[in-house]
Amino acid sequence: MKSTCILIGAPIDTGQKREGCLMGPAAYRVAGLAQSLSELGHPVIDHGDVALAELDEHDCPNPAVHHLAETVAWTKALAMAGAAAMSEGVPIFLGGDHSLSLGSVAGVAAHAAEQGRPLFVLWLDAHSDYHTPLTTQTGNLHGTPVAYIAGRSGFDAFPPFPASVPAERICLYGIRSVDTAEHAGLLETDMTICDMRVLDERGIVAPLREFLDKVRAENGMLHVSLDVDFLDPGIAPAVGTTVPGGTTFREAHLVMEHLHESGLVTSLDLVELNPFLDERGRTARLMVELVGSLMGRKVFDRPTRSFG
Ligand code: 6HN
Ligand code: MN
Ligand code: MN
Ligand code: MN
Repeated sequence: MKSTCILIGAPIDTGQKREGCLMGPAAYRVAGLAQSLSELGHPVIDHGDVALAELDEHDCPNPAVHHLAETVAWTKALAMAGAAAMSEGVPIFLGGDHSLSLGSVAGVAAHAAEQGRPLFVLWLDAHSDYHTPLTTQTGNLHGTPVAYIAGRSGFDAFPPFPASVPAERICLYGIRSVDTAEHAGLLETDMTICDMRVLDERGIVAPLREFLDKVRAENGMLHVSLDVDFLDPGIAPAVGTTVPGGTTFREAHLVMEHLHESGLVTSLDLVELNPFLDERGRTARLMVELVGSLMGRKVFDRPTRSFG
């Protein structure tokens, strides 16, 4: 049985300052995400876009932080939607900037805890997103979800994270932009950090395989968070935080193909697409293609295949 894909639109652009990410869910729909998944044999349920709940007032000691009330409200709404969707199939969160993962992963973690299974998180990103609301200098909360997920302090305005994911179960993959405060914090953890230097030296597959083997050995659930800037800006220009030296078209597909073959992925975020910055929809289409590879599309489908 092919897994059912649950599409959840999260039109959020308050986790950073450039407008446009709120058009992301629409762009994925226009680029044919549902049709592509259906063609692969997956039943698709599109729940439409999540609506923002009422805003409460929140203060933050860090004056740089902006849109805290909106971000907290999105976190609550997406955690609810995410936890519910986990019982229906594989939720695919259509962003929206990366602040959506504060909520999506909270929902997924609540579900995993209920099932009594460990949750693992694979963070495909140019950035480590390990700031807290107290350490961020830009005040952009899209740079904070990994810290929230890992249970770092400083998130007083937010609901307590349901079941913090121990750092050993988080893998940052493809990173090449880490701020000083994030770096200092990460050094105190056992997080698996596959920065671009590691991937350049070891190749794109070997470190991924090691992480997937860990997930399998513990019968874990795996949440994948795919930030557009994981990809090289040359192939994926539609993102506000481009960093040179990202993954190539084939490297990214290979990651997705391995994720599919692992059979371990239980939920997915697609974040940071800013359609206003796109070139004739090419980034949106590439993201849809990558989801296709993650959900089973193969270049050439041999019955048995061995790479030695
Ligand atoms: N993202 N570290 C920078 C900041 O503003 O805190 C960039 C964050 C990028 C966030 O990748 O989703
Ligand atoms: Mn705004
Ligand atoms: Mn990110
Ligand atoms: Mn990023």
